Amino acid sequence: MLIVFLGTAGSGKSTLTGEFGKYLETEGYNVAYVNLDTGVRSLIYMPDIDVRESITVDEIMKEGYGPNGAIVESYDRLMEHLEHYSTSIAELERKNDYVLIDTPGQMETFLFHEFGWRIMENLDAPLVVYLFDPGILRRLYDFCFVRFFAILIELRLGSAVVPVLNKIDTVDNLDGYRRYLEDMGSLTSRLKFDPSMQGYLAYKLCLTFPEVASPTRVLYISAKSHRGFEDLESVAHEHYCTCGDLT
Ligand SMILES: Nc1nc2c(ncn2[C@@H]2O[C@H](COP(=O)(O)OP(=O)(O)OP(=O)(O)O)[C@@H](O)[C@H]2O)c(=O)[nH]1
Ligand SMILES: [Mg+2]
Repeated sequence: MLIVFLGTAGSGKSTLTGEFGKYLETEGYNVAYVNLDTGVRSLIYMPDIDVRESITVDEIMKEGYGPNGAIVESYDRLMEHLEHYSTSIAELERKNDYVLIDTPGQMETFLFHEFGWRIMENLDAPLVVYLFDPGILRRLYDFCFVRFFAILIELRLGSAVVPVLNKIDTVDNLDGYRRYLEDMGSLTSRLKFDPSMQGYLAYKLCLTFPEVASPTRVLYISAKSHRGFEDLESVAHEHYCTCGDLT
């Protein structure tokens, strides 16, 4: 099974890759790890495949690039190794129960650079875990934003996406988050009374949600405390064993 961890900077991709891998290993699975982040300095897991063997952001910055330019340049240079990485990941998949793939710190690098979608189209039915943390959910329309962002990731990468709220160890009103992440009817009816332009836009978008969204669960986890890891494991099984039904 191939699981790709994608999310905004600092959402917990690398921590989850390492901790979920540890959890799966204690469950008796063979797990392999892939690091696709050219910018990361240290990892809590030992990658079996690591793009930093080809190029790092630090090396490019020494040539005079700024941090953002160096990130883009690193993926431009990785393009010539695309086939190598695709083949190596496929090989790891054959030999392991799970291959966990950690993606670039900046999510847009993976979503917008050709390297991201090209590597995804070469993988065999990967499951994308879209990670976001509670800090992004401050206003009602933020809930709409994350649910639609998951759909846009699916559109861009062509893979099944499961939205995952990470860092739940930092919140004490999880039910409040669940209410608006899961019950789109409740969210839509609240948005109807939001007089702001964003509220109106979110309301109109949310009305279309049942038509455009793939049926999928939202998961709630803590990469640090391992809460919710059983749910993530069962969604991965559902994805592979029941042909993409993630409900
Ligand atoms: N409280 C809490 N902190 C977490 C959790 N998961 C990750 N963190 C912390 O969030 C910070 C970022 O975690 P990373 O795993 O590096 O996140 P990332 O998405 O890989 O970050 P970049 O690759 O740098 O964009 C670190 O300080 C982690 O310890 C969690 O479940 N709970
Ligand atoms: Mg990371």
